[in-house]
Amino acid sequence: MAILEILVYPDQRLRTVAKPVEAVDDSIRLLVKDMTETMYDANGIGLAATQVDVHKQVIVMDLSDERNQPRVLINPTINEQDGEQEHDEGCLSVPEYYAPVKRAESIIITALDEQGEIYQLEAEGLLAVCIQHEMDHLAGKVFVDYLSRLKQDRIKKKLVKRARTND
Ligand code: GNR
Ligand code: NI
Repeated sequence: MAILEILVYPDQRLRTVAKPVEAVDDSIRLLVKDMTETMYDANGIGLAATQVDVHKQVIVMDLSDERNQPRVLINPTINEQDGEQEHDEGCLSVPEYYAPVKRAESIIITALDEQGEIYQLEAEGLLAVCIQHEMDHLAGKVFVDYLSRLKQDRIKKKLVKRARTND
């Protein structure tokens, strides 16, 4: 069991662009296991490796109510996207803030699973939102980047202040 530390915005390490995984080996499977435990411990529906300061293209997700349907996306790419939806988003790296973000309504992605097998997934609704949110993390982006500069500055100030008083 390992619960990993989650980086908090505006930590600059969240801006690192993740590299593709070259081989899905035991070290990647251990990372997936630790990330999944960290996601469950933090009550999140997804977690990108970037958020635990590992800059590899690895994502874990679980949108089930029972928290028993973990999903793994390694080296994900979006092949098709269609439509638009707006959903309130939150982020484990931006604790206690929620704001609406516009995303594609449906996407088709290709990714590797934890055995290194390629698979395709058609997603819509919240699943599509979550995948796009996590793929942004791998590209060094955070959902607050889509908000106004004023809102970004307010969120930054509060989280920096909170980090200082928690030291
Ligand atoms: O737990 C999470 N909930 C969530 C809600 C709406 C849109 C996206 C998300 S992802 C987030 C976990 C997280 O920060 N993943 O990077
Ligand atoms: Ni996030």
